[in-house]
Amino acid sequence: MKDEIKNAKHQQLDQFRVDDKGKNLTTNQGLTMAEDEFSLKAGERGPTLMEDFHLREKITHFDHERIPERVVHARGTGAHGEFQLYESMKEYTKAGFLQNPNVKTPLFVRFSTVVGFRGSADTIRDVRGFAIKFYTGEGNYDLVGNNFPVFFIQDAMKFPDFVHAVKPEPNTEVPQASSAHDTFWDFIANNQESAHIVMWAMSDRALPRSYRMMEGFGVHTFRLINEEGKSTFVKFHLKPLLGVHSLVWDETQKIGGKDPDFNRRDLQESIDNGNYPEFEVGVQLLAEDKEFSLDFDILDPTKLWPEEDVPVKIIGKITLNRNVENFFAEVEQVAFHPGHLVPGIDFTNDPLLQGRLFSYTDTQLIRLGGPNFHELPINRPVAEFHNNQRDGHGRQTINTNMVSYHNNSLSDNTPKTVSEKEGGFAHYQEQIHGSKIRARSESFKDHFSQASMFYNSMSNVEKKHIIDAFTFELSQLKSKDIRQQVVNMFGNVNIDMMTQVAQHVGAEPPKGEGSKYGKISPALSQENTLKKSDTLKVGVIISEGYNADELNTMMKALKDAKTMPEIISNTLAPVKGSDGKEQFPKRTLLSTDAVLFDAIYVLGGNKVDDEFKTNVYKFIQETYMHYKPLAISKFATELLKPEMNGQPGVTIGDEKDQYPSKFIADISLHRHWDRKINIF
Ligand code: HDE
Repeated sequence: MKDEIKNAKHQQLDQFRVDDKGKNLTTNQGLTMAEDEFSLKAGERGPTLMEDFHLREKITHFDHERIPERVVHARGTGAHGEFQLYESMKEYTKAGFLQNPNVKTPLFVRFSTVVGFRGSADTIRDVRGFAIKFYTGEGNYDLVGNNFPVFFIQDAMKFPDFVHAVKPEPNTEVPQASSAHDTFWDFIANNQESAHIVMWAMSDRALPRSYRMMEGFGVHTFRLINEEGKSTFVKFHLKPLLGVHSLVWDETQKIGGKDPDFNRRDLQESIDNGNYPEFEVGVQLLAEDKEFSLDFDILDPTKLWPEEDVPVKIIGKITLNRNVENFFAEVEQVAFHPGHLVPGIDFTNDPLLQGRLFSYTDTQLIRLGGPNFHELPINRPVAEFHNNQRDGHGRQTINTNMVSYHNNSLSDNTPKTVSEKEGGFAHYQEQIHGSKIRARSESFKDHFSQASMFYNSMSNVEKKHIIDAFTFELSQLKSKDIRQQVVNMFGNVNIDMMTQVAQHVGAEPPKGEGSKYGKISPALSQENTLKKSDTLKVGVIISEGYNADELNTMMKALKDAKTMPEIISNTLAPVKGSDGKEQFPKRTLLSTDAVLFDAIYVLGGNKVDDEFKTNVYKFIQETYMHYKPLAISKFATELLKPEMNGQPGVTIGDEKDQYPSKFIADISLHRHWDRKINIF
């Protein structure tokens, strides 16, 4: 790791990092052992002896290596990074880490899927978790968000119901990491507050190309509090500098088999290659007296604030610049909590958020085995912590003072509280009036307007993908009745959309006219996102006798455009080109696949056999079908189906200069949706 990116958290973590290389093998008690292969026996063929403490210790430790996986968000990965502010946010908040643009705040991010078990595939259709732990000078601040700005339910009371419904069905534990089954859709049809997020879940947002290319949202409305005690409502945003990009459904399913670690690997490789993922942090701010100015309730977590109505103010940038060195210690043991606050940030009464404030500590108690999980290296704040809490499983701190109570005189009444004025945390003094009641507010009851806004804001291609996704999911249902209920429910969002789905799944078309809301938010469409070639993966297929001039020109263009080219051939052995020099392929045609690349360039060579041609043709066909850029050298045009020629994003080249630049321009556009597909 480079020295310049060692921050306070890295230094703290370094004290716990151990490299066993070159060391003697010892027991956990530090006893150096003479033998680690054979248990202690009475005679070579005799019974194993009870006194073999080494065997017992080794096996016992192994038996206890697993901890419960997260009940949701079990599958994930993480990285270290930093946050730097662009301009002081003093006007709105007194949070220390939001004051000074010269200060870098260390952080840890964990990305995850929600439904699948810990070993499930990365590329499933699902919401992605986007949880950030900022190690600030005033203690840890956790922003535990998702890549969708809204949630399935409005009240924490329903969370266990929702999760039970979406997890694999309890009788068969099928399907793994998928919402395409009866109990999930039964829940949706009977809990219509989910309509909005289901539109997101059926959209391309649920299939991120990379964790580096997805937005993050704090989801709930929070408060910022300034030095004068003034509160401003806030929604948190994370915007990837690479834009928001998705895979296509067919790709995701194939990648699930070819490389289930696709998103995880992508993050690790990017950081290793110095392509540090970057996200700008944004806030939507709403003055306290504007609480009721929007056409929905800002406490309702199934609603987003359209960016066109409440602009996102970009306030800083997150850079992820260091991979973890031990997955268990760092990713598996990291414990987030939306209630980890710093002065200057506070909650609202969003009933979903309030329930989360209980759940996250509770879940760590069972996962991490006791109340001292804050002492684990990854969870330790950089800020010092002192209080009168003591003991418990796995306690590491050796508190040397006999005083562990308040008030006291033996220790001058310390550790002491600090007034709000001097930096102590005090809860925002919101005025509350009301009767104790179990009910949903009337202002939470419009479930379809924003769901229709989402659909109406999509491009035609995105709309088609949503219809296809509904069709796929509903086709998996055993119950015709649920299928019909879902069709009827989403008819309230858009009649045309659900009429098409109904046709595909053999249901009656929905009745009614759909939502009349009519509002559009262009920021919701990925069509309008940033598009660039940076960090995209390009497969470069060569074989013996390849044209070295052409390869050199193309490789230079690909590298100048900051793509990540990877040489593929039919062998890992060095491949000789027309200039007599050798290339060292990273993959073979059989050990990788077109779905793992963003674009494919086929150069070929002068020695290609039929097997090579067949395998390359599969690459070309898949790349074409997934609307991705293709460049084919004139030496390989026989592999191109004639109908592909001239289609968007397909380049055939012999003129060195224009040919790479056209390919690069095609790569920057990512997908070429206008391509004619029915040619096979
Ligand atoms: Fe979570 N959620 N959640 N959640 N959530 C957990 O905590 C919960 C919700 C989110 O990478 C659990 O440590 C309840 C919304 C992320 O470690 C658990 C409710 C949002 C992660 C839990 C919600 C999230 C979790 C499981 C409704 C987006 C992964 C393991 C009241 C704003 C964090 C754990 C990581 C994890 C409970 C709703 C995001 C069980 C009760 C809304 C990103 O405590």
